[in-house]
Amino acid sequence: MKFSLTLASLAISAAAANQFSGLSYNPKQLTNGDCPTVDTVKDDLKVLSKYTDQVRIYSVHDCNQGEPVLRAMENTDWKVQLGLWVNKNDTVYETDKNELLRLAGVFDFKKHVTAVIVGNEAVYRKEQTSAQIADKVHDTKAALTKIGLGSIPVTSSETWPFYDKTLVDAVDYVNVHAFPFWEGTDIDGAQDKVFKHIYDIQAIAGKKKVVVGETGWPDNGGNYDAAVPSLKNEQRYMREFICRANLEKIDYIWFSAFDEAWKPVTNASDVETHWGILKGDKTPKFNSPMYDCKGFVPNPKEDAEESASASGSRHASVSGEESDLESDEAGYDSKSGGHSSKAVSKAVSKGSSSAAGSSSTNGAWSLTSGYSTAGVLASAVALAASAFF
Ligand SMILES: *[C@@H]1O[C@H](CO)[C@@H](O)[C@H](O)[C@H]1NC(C)=O
Ligand SMILES: CC(=O)N[C@H]1CO[C@H](CO)[C@@H](O)[C@@H]1O
Repeated sequence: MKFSLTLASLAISAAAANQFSGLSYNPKQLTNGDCPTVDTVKDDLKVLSKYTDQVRIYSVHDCNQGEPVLRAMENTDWKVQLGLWVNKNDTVYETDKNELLRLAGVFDFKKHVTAVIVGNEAVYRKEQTSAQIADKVHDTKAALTKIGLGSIPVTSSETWPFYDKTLVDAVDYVNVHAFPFWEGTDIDGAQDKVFKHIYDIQAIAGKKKVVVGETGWPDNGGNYDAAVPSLKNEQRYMREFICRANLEKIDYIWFSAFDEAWKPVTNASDVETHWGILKGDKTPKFNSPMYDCKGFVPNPKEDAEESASASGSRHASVSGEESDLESDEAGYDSKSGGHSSKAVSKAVSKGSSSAAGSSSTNGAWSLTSGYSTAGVLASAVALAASAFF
């Protein structure tokens, strides 16, 4: 009796811990954005362990965050996907890679590291070509192989219009970002939209595994065309995406773990701090379980196939905040780039570039580059559209 009770409660906690196949995690301290310590990461992981056993971070060198994250995971079953930040300045990549290799000598990568992700939307931000990212993926893979860690998958993250054949061929698995929210999709069409992108990438990927590296929906902030942020919509998107992903055995990283209220608010990104499943004080936004697949019936696959043409729009899907690497050090510009991504997307989707310059918080992203990126994005989307449809 006692035995079966224990088994039952184990089963419940295991199921709860598997609510999310992984969560996007920014280890910086939620109260002020300060660099993490082992203790602050441990506190975060304690809260997150109710929902998942895997997180994704975006750099190991920024804030030296790789070390406290791996230290906090020692003697646990936590898994982590380690990002290497990539921008225009290849020294930034080299620095992150060298820190990765240093950490590999200190921590048990085979136990804890489920992937190394070289670059996060760097092609989308026009900081690298897909061929340049492909080279870096090979370079990192070779460096890991040389130290006996060739079994760790190496990939790169891009939004769906930018995951071209060059990149697909270079990675161990495809790690694609898709945000129906940033396509201005009504919540009613969000499920078909995201799976449409997944199926298209699967078609290009052939036998290679496709993982959704980021998806999510904000609970607060401004509407984005027909996409409305709300608690109800966040939960609905969560249920529809995750329950269907589970049925189709698609792994994913949910964006994101926590609302990060310390982030600068800019007009182009007023949903920025609202993507978490947990609030900034680490309390849950939703009752447990956060979603329930009981009774869930996915839309027919054909509806996804039809969704792109039905909407008549093929805007790039742009991720939410991916990282907070500071622009004043090492030429990192993901903070403004992250904001501007959305501004650019907005500019494209609204046929105006006026939003592009408004979000720069530090001058790293100029109005001019905002404009030119919008143009590139528009043509890249057209290219991707011709490749995909
Ligand atoms: C590239 O990054 C390195 C290291 O962070 C920095 O020292 C250097 O000044 C950067 N170069 C450029 C051109 O920004
Ligand atoms: C933070 C901020 O500047 N918000 C402004 C964004 O723009 C709208 C109008 O488009 C204003 O109402 C907000 O105050």
